[in-house]
Amino acid sequence: MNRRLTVAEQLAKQGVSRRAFLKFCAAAASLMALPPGMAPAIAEALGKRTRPSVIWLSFQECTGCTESLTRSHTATVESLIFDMISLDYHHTLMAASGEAAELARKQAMEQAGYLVLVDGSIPTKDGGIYSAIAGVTNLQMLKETLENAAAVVSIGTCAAYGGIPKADPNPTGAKSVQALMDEGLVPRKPVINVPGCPPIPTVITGVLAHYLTFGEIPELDNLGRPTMFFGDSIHDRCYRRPFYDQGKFAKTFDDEGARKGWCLFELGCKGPTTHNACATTKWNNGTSFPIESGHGCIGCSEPDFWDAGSFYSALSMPTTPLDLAAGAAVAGAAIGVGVALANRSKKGAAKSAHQSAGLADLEK
Ligand code: FSX
Repeated sequence: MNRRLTVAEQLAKQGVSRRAFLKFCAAAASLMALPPGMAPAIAEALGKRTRPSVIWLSFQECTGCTESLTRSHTATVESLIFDMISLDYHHTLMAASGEAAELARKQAMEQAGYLVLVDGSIPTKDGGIYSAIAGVTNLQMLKETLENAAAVVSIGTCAAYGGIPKADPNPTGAKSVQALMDEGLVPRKPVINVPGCPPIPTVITGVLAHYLTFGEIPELDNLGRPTMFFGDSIHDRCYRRPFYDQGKFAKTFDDEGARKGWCLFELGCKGPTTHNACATTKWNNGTSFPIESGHGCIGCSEPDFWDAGSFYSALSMPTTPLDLAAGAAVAGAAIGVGVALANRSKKGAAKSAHQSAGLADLEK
């Protein structure tokens, strides 16, 4: 068998210069909320690591997660990081079909330390017959593919928490990857949840960069999400937050307050109870995010967001600084705010580091 190339060798083979590689390592450091001075250490680590084999399984989903990752138009961190792994199976993107495609999955499973990326939830009702690939149910395919995997990354809210397919009445008995492991239906492996419907591409690649560089999963919160991206709420980092603190709220989507960019809390924004990096990393190469486009956050990276009430009903929590101070003293009344305030006072972590959205364009 041919020796597998290290990440540095692979990039050099593709014409990526040393300078561009170091620039990439600085960007990767930023993605992981590490100081730029870590770039040489990251370059050294990646220079030694071979590209892991990756099997991407898509189950019950809308393909938004794959769309999210592939809608890049320039040489980006996202595209470079996919040069750092060997994406051996992805039935939406791969050229092979039929038996050749399934053979690619089986061959990838022979590589030591392969990673499994899953998007979509897994139907379990009636033996899991509601979704199958090549005649194999999603449940059976996941069970088989996880057997010798090093770890699994659940990409998107469907894989992480069940998402929209699991929403009431959940006709297919959809479950998340973690739930299946907890019930002993598939082999237990380390799981990293990267929720979002869809998830932010920079966050997906940041998680992969961390795994590739350090060979281990990053620190996770109690919902299995990497704290470097999900440690703060949207509310913590929202540029409209000063208006919230001043009690200035848009009452309709086209009133004077909306035109002045006031807080969208009263229009149903779920930013205070939602954890993700949208407000800092943003979308479309750092162009914008839903709140910047005038719509409240719908909370898509939290479990059961679809069943959590109307996207346009305000959360029941204090809305002015005075109320906020009083409410914080009432146990349970200020759900989300306590977390938000605690997070605002946290030092370090993924704060300004994630504001470097301009790092996306890297020259070869
Ligand atoms: Fe779910 Fe992803 Fe939402 Fe769609 O694969 S997280 S429905 S964006 O596509 O799984």
